Amino acid sequence: MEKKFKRTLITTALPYANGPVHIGHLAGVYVPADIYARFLRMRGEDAVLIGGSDEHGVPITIKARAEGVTPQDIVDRYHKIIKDSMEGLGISFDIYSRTTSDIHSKTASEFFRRLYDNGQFECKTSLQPYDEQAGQFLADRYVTGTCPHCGNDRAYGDQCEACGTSLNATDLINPRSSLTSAPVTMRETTHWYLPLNRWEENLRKWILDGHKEWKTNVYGQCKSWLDLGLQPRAVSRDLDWGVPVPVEGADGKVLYVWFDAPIGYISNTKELMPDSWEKYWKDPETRIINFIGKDNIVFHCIVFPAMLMAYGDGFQLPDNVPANEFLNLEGDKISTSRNWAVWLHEYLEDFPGKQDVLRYVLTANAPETKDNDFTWADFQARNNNELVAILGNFVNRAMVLTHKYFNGSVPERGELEPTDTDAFRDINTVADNLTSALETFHFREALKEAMEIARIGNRYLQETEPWKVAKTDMQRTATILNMALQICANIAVAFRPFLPFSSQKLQDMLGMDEPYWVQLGSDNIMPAGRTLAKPELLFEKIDDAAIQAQLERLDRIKQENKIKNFKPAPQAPDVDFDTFMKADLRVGTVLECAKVPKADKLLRFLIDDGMQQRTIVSGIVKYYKPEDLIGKQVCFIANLPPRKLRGIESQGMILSAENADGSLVVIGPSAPVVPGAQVK
Ligand code: B3M
Ligand code: ZN
Repeated sequence: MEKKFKRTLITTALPYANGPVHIGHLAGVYVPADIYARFLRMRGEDAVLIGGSDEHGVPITIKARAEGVTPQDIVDRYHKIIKDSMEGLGISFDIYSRTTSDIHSKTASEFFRRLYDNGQFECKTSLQPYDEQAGQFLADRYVTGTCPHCGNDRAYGDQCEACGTSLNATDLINPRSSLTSAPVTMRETTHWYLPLNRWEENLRKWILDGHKEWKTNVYGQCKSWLDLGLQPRAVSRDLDWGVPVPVEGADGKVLYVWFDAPIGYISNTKELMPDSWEKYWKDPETRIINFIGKDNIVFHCIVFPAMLMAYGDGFQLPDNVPANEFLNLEGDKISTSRNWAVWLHEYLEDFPGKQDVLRYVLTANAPETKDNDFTWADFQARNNNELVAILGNFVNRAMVLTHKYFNGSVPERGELEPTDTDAFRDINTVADNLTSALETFHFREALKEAMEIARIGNRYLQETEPWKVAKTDMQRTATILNMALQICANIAVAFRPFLPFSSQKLQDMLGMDEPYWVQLGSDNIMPAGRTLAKPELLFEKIDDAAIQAQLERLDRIKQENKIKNFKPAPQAPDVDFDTFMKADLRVGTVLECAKVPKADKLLRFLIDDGMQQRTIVSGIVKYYKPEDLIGKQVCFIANLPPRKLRGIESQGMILSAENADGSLVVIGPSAPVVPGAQVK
């Protein structure tokens, strides 16, 4: 039987404050968590949405070092960007705090100390990577090397991003320090380990027997971790950024970021509700839901629960962890370091007032069961063909017709006909499906159901044709428009968790109070006689130019990355001087330049070489407009034997350099010279 809960604590993965948030974070965690929180609140439930920045960990210190600023500068910068942009998108956090807060250090420190005092750790001395030059231990990402599983030569000491395997620095082949590039040496150091193996049986029972209802991706990952057998995990690091290990003699050691970050959920709840936070964590009638991405599953389903079990004192384990898969961008993995992302703060600037469009697209495309792709073409299509053409269009028609025939006041309805009752019977079926999809974290499905209400609305107007009926029967017209407005009100209710901005706009047009979920399915939300506001469009078309601008930005980033990662070709074997001198290199002036008919890649040049006009055929058309080259001076090899290309005799070869992105740049003198000048 369903357990009855009094309240729900919803947590969202704490994003690292070493960069802004992007659409991948949003689709995976924040948008679904916000939809869920808004849904519960609309049902009148006690639900709190907890968020915050994860401000510790090695990536932050690496970024600070690269920029020559302090880690505190980095987290201050990104915490603000993240917090502001999430607010901009309408993520309705009850609190969005940070793990550098005092209350968090105290909470995390106390948590560690209690486990320490109760003998819940093993203390072990082991050899760990060390950088002799920098004089420090190399925690996690400070070591890079070759992944033993997939051969990626940029794997980190804690994880290989190419194949997703989590690693120990000692697993890497050819490990190097990312501080100095020096090969790492090994030194002895002491750390505290949480013996996960002690909790294995409890975890097996709790998850494998007790939570068969979890998403298959989550359950499956947990099962494979548990089947492999759990090992003790180090929960401290030699590092100068983090919560200090609260134990005598542990100078220079901090809590491992994955130890302190989940405790951030607790500290943020404490900060929000200093007097009642314990209820939300320790009362068995509280339900805890963790929204995360798939790379965080082991920490939320194995490590943190083991920490909570070890702590005891009534802490409850999560009831569900609806982790999502990943969202890709235009076919490529989203990556902060490669800048391959759509950043939320930039989106909000580029598309002002279109928060709901992004929320809609990310939900419609949410990577709930498998990785999914975000493309700008799909973004445009969903806006234009769904939000504008289906949802916006229906609402607008109902509003405009009411203004036209009834002066903008909700008309009194008469006897209902089967078309009317059928429409509402359908809406009620949809409402039931929508509710149960939301209850079970199927947000894509839920959004589809919500959209179905607008489709029903459009069909209803299509079938009843009030604009025709109005010519003969105003009473029937009144009934139809009354019903259409009830459907509009249902849309305002149904979409409120998904599209809060547009839903609010619609409520304002309809003169509705804050809606409740129980109203969904009712054909009596709008009382006759109420005056409607002026109709306004809920959505507008997004034109090709806006999409083109985004695609061009991504193209630029791709080129920049190619240039950043460019590795020059290995040098060719030596050529003897005399052989080289035999090549007759000269400068000529381009007199004519045109595409070779029926050969996409070839250009035909006519060159003034000082003595005659010579024809050279060259394969660089992809990169130049022929007319741009006329008048330019180019270097060419004059003494190659002539050869025929597409029936044209080519008397030489034009020199060009191949850029990192594969484009060719013609080589010429840096100042004008006489045509025929030799290159020496
Ligand atoms: N900061 C990792 C991440 O952003 C980590 C999550 C912490 S949740 C307690 O993917
Ligand atoms: Zn790998």
